[in-house]
Amino acid sequence: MKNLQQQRSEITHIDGNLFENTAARVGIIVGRFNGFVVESLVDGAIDALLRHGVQGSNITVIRVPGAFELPLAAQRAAESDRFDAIVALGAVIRGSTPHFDFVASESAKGLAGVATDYNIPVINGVLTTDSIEQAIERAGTKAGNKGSEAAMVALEMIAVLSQLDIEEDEE
Ligand code: INI
Repeated sequence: MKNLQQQRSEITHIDGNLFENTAARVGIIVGRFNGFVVESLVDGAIDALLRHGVQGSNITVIRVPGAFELPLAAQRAAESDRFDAIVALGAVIRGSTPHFDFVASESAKGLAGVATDYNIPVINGVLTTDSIEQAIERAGTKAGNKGSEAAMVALEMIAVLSQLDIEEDEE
């Protein structure tokens, strides 16, 4: 009988590395609403991708009116088979809309549905904040840049899923 340490040594671990991924094809879908914040997220996402070796020619930026429109554009992008991952960026700010909860939750639900329906990572990089100040803090100032975080999550998911594919192919 194998002891616990032996059993532990036989566990398969699959983690996504963040090495250079020059072949990754990434679609960035952007809700233009609150553009002064959102464009900083776009800059952050592009910067993170390029610095991880993603080729500029493999990055496509698609702009739609607002966060509510992100899921449909993500669905079309997923259907097109042109991307290994989709990064959705936007900013829903409570102070500026009476239907904050509706826009924020429809956007999040819709994006999650595209990922599972189309079997592709769809990363939710939509800021949902109570104030413009909080949004600015998360768009490249003191609380980091949610756009670059979302881009890194996309690369990690591409790496994880490609390892699962390899394991399947080997069976
Ligand atoms: N869209 C956003 O991306 N952020 C918001 O804060 C927002 N506000 O405040 O309403 C917003 N509304 C527009 C929405 O996403 C759609 O574009 C619109 O309802 C048309 O379908």
